[in-house]
Amino acid sequence: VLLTAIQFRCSKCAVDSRLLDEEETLADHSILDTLPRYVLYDVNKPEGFNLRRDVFIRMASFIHHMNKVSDYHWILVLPPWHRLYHWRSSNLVQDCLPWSLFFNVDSIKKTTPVVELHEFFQMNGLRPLDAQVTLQDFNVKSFEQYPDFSDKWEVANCKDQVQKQFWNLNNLTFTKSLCISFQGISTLLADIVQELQPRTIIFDHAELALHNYYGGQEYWMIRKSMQFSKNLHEIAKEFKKRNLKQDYLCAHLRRRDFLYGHPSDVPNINNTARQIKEKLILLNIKTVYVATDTSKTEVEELKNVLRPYQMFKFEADKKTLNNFLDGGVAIIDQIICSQANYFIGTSKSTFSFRIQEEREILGLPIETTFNSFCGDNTECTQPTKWRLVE
Ligand code: GFB
Repeated sequence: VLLTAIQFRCSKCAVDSRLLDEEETLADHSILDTLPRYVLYDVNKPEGFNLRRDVFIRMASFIHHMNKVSDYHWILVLPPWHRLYHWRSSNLVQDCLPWSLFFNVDSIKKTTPVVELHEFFQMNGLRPLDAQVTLQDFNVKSFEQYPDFSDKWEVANCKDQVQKQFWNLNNLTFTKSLCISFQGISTLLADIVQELQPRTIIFDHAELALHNYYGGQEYWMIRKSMQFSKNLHEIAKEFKKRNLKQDYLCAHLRRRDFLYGHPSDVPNINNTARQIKEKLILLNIKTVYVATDTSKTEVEELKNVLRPYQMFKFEADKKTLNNFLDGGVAIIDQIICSQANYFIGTSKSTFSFRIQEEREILGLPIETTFNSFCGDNTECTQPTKWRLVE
């Protein structure tokens, strides 16, 4: 038993734990107590890539907390990237992607104990998870009657359907499944863990757990560790070398679902061009890089109205798209924008927020970073300046 347990702990050995003698191992609690414990999580399906990056920070912060208050070593399992709503290339298979496709996972590991899902399977085998917890809001009716913003949670009847199959994996099963009404910061999840005493637990709707301290020291420490993969940095560098040899302004135009989700924040194309030109004249810059999720037609339209200024956009060749998919292309856009001389983003877009953070990490002047487009015919406010805290 001791030998198998030692093998079981070694992350470098690809031990299929189904080979372990389950009865014998589980009976020996002193050995179990020395093994790491795992938290898995998933996020509301329609949420985009950059909101999910934010949820990771909250869950990482929870793991840091667990490792301070618990007797066990806790590890966060990175949820695979899976068929995001905004990934529009329908001819590509974009399921169950590891974080290493997009991020430098070694960098994340230096700050937070994490493993990819496939590494978790190497350790846990096909054993059921001890608990599945579906987080949900407190009942809105009672919330209105007794406005209460305190941190709280309670086991409740499930409001919606509970997710039966995470990431289309039919071999991920759970010994126990419950719904918990939850209101509060991510470290409050520790109380749930304390109550259930699981060795492995998955939280669904992890986006309901809030930041402990948004924009604080721990936030930035975790955020800084989320570096993009070296491959994607390399592609962005090559593109810049070939096309952006001079100073450039980057504009992030979030359109598609924002046109009806946040109509007052999205200017029409002529108004967008006018705002870009105004800045170009002021800054004496001749080149614009555009990152956008809009159609080819609108991109061409913008290019025309921006003349005589030169406009560039990254178009992935077949090989790059096949290798790094829609998610990788979006990151290349973000890298190029984060290195621009001046940045204008789309108000309320987390895609733009993450670029602003990246620019803070790079130490770029604050006035070149926290700018966003003004919508048509509306009062315009500029983004909050979330400064890096060391
Ligand atoms: O990243 P994200 O959460 O930002 O979702 P928002 C937007 C997604 O759209 C990105 C694509 O992850 C990309 O896949 N996208 C947006 C882009 N802008 C660009 C761009 O400039 N270049 C490329 N290549 N792709 C929120 C979502 O979006 O919008 C929420 O998180 C919800 O789930 C809300 O849908 C309405 O914060 O902009």
